[in-house]
Amino acid sequence: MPIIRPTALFAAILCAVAMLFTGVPPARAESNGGVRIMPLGDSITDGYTTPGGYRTDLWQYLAADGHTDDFVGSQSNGPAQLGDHDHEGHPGWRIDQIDAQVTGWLQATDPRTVLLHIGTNDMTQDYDPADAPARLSKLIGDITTADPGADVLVSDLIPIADPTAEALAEQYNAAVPGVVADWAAQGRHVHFVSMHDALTTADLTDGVHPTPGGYSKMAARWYSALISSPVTRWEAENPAYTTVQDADHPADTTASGGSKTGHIDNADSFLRYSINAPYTGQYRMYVRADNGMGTVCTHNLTVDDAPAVTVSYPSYGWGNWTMTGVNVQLNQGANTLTFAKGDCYAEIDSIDFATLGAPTPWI
Ligand SMILES: [Ca+2]
Ligand SMILES: [Ca+2]
Repeated sequence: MPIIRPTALFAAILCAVAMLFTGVPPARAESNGGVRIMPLGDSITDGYTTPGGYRTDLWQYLAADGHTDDFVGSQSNGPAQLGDHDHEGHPGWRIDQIDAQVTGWLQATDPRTVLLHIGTNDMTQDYDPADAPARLSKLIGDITTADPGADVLVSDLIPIADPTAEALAEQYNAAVPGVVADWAAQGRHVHFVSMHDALTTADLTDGVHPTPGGYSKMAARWYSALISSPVTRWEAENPAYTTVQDADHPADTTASGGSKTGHIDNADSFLRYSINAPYTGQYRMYVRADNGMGTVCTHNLTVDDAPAVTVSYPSYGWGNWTMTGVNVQLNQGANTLTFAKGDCYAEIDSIDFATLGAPTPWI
């Protein structure tokens, strides 16, 4: 955050006052047209500790790449930078409880794509965990029977801090790829997504639910599956490959990795990445930035010897991160990317890279 805290504070007060009159949460059943995607699961899909959860950054990735999608479900929550608040995440629910309702939810919304993360409550409740893979198999069968045209992306479980529950989760996780493969072998449109290794217990806020940054890492993993390209994250505060001049790395509980690059406030301020690329060519870069200025702010980005380009960030308030997509040309081996101050002020949490591939039909 730049040194304009009174303005930011005033904006926050205005925003809070505005919410008193406009009311939250937003209206249900928003329709944005486009491909219908159902985020399906428990409180980790709901975003119990961070409303919106992984759906916020997933929406940001989709929007950055120009995809038009319609999140669907009977539930609704999340912040303004989540463009569609609909979801099917039910806090506290186990696999069997989701299974009991899922056919009706699918019939109501007919999703093209289903994102399923479920089973955490089976583990934390010690609810016959040994049989949880069989319950997951039945759930997948019921989903693909009710909606045979949908592609269902099934993840394993993110880490749990409690060692006993985590040991159960790891047994469950070990079975999930086989459950998915069995259904795929029968012609069902089901795909495994590895989620456990996307987070560590440092990315949890209460031992079960991700921090805002942890949810962002989940979003990156879902998006990797949806574009069929690994989305790799480079934190703005990691000294292994970043340096700053007249800027710093404040701690921030809303940021991926718990920190960011802030105070890129002056003409000589910059954040510089020194990174290695696996091949020479174009990459898709997503800049995770926040901007509390109430208007679009920019950085001037220089990649290697190319002329500087302007990267623009919308203003959703400090700590409300957005993804801005930029195509960058990198050389195989070492590259330097420098973000210098542009118009007004913005912070950078991380940058992600993906290859420019053909997206799946799932988005
Ligand atoms: Ca919707
Ligand atoms: Ca960060």
